[in-house]
Amino acid sequence: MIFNLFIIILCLILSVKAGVGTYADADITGPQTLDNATNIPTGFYSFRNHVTGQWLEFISDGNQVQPSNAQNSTVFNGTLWAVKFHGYKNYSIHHLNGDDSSSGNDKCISTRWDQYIGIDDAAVMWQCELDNITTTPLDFDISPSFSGVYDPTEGLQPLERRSYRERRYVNTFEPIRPDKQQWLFIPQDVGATPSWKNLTFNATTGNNTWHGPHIKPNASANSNYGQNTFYLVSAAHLWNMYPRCIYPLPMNTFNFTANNTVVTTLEDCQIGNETLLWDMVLWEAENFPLGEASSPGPAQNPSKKSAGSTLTIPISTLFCLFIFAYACLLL
Ligand SMILES: *[C@@H]1O[C@H](CO)[C@@H](O)[C@H](O)[C@H]1NC(C)=O
Ligand SMILES: *[C@@H]1O[C@H](CO)[C@@H](O)[C@H](O)[C@H]1NC(C)=O
Ligand SMILES: *[C@@H]1O[C@H](CO)[C@@H](O)[C@H](O)[C@H]1NC(C)=O
Ligand SMILES: *[C@@H]1O[C@H](CO)[C@@H](O)[C@H](O)[C@H]1NC(C)=O
Ligand SMILES: *[C@@H]1O[C@H](CO)[C@@H](O)[C@H](O)[C@H]1NC(C)=O
Ligand SMILES: *[C@@H]1O[C@H](CO)[C@@H](O)[C@H](O)[C@H]1NC(C)=O
Ligand SMILES: *[C@@H]1O[C@H](CO)[C@@H](O)[C@H](O)[C@H]1NC(C)=O
Ligand SMILES: *[C@@H]1O[C@H](CO)[C@@H](O)[C@H](O)[C@H]1NC(C)=O
Ligand SMILES: *[C@@H]1O[C@H](CO)[C@@H](O)[C@H](O)[C@H]1NC(C)=O
Ligand SMILES: *[C@@H]1O[C@H](CO)[C@@H](O)[C@H](O)[C@H]1NC(C)=O
Ligand SMILES: *[C@@H]1O[C@H](CO)[C@@H](O)[C@H](O)[C@H]1NC(C)=O
Ligand SMILES: CC(=O)N[C@H]1CO[C@H](CO)[C@@H](O)[C@@H]1O
Repeated sequence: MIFNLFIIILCLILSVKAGVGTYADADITGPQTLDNATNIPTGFYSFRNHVTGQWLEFISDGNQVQPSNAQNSTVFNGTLWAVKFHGYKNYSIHHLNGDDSSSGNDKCISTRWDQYIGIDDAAVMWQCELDNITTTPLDFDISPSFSGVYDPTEGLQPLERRSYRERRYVNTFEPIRPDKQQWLFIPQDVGATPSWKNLTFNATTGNNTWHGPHIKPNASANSNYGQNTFYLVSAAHLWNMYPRCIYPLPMNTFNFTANNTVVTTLEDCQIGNETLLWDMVLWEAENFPLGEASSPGPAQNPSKKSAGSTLTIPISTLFCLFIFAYACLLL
């Protein structure tokens, strides 16, 4: 009997430990993250890492998102992203795929769940399930002399599938929780209200208000609505895990992304760590139709299905059940 009790307690401890990424103080960091985040205008932005100078780049081939080579890259179609609003301080970040980035399917930067380590491990491209009816092609060419893509990762290539017998995620596009496609922007100076040239955003209407003429985007003339610096925080798992931020490190090792395309790492958000900061230039402000809001609620199960993940029972739980059954037999 006492042995059984011991096993039960052991099992409870192991089961709690099995939810690796859950964070006991998420009820503090969750609301803090929302408090710290701010509203920004909607429109077309580029994202450049504040420290490394790498640009967040979309590569249509394989639908990859990665920090580009700092040295040579610049703002062009592949580094321009449509940022759309979903209520409160929540936004989605879109790019159309296809060769000229002006047509094709709407892809959104999404949060990937790694079931092995039990955390959100990367920012990946996934079909947009928010505002996915209205696609918003670029209506300007900011880098007319440039075509193609930059070699983004200095040698890091998508890993090819070695054999079709290998277990790989099958790209079936199952719906994912909307908060995995939503992002929050915490300004470098937490609490400050970032300002943009002759432009404000009204979170009640979800629209921009121009206080002057519309600015024509021009990279060589540095003509834009201004630049502000933010932490890019995933809105996923804010209520039970430590907040995760986009970190400028490409990654191509994961078993459940089709053909292991290159993705961008997420790290624990740390206010003050400048490598987690991104300089965002607003090249064109635009009012987009207001998108769906997510209502994931405070309690989320971290082992829920997500882009590229499957549901598994932690091994420790199976082990416990087994030991428990065995102990019962002994009595
Ligand atoms: C929110 O901002 C405050 C003030 O800078 C900081 O101390 C705190 O760590 C931040 N919390 C989160 C979760 O971002
Ligand atoms: C970057 O530019 C330099 C100088 O123009 C060139 O030598 C180098 O090959 C370029 N690197 C890449 C990755 O394009
Ligand atoms: C970039 O996008 C613009 C606007 O859609 C398009 O006119 C142009 O051809 C694109 N450039 C490249 C190199 O794909
Ligand atoms: C839009 O998202 C919904 C909900 O996930 C999905 O069922 C639908 O297929 C998506 N539509 C497009 C055009 O991607
Ligand atoms: C935002 O829009 C609402 C509705 O039109 C309006 O009542 C409010 O004054 C606006 N807020 C600002 C800051 O302009
Ligand atoms: C926001 O702007 C769009 C286009 O400019 C307009 O159609 C829409 O009615 C506006 N929404 C609100 C709530 O003002
Ligand atoms: C962008 O600015 C440059 C330099 O001021 C100018 O030569 C060029 O014509 C401008 N391009 C467009 C499309 O207006
Ligand atoms: C990928 O799978 C192999 C075994 O098939 C495993 O050893 C490795 O740790 C996995 N890698 C990741 C990143 O999950
Ligand atoms: C993965 O690679 C195979 C073989 O190269 C290719 O046929 C398939 O289209 C690729 N899948 C994706 C989603 O890129
Ligand atoms: C910033 O964050 C990265 C990723 O977590 C970490 O490797 C690095 O040491 C941090 N830098 C500082 C100064 O804390
Ligand atoms: C914004 O994201 C947070 C965190 O996921 C979520 O709790 C909240 O409901 C979202 N708000 C809206 C309006 O989507
Ligand atoms: C109409 C208007 O508000 N224009 C302003 C745009 O921004 C410049 C520079 O900040 C101001 O000088 C203008 O007055």
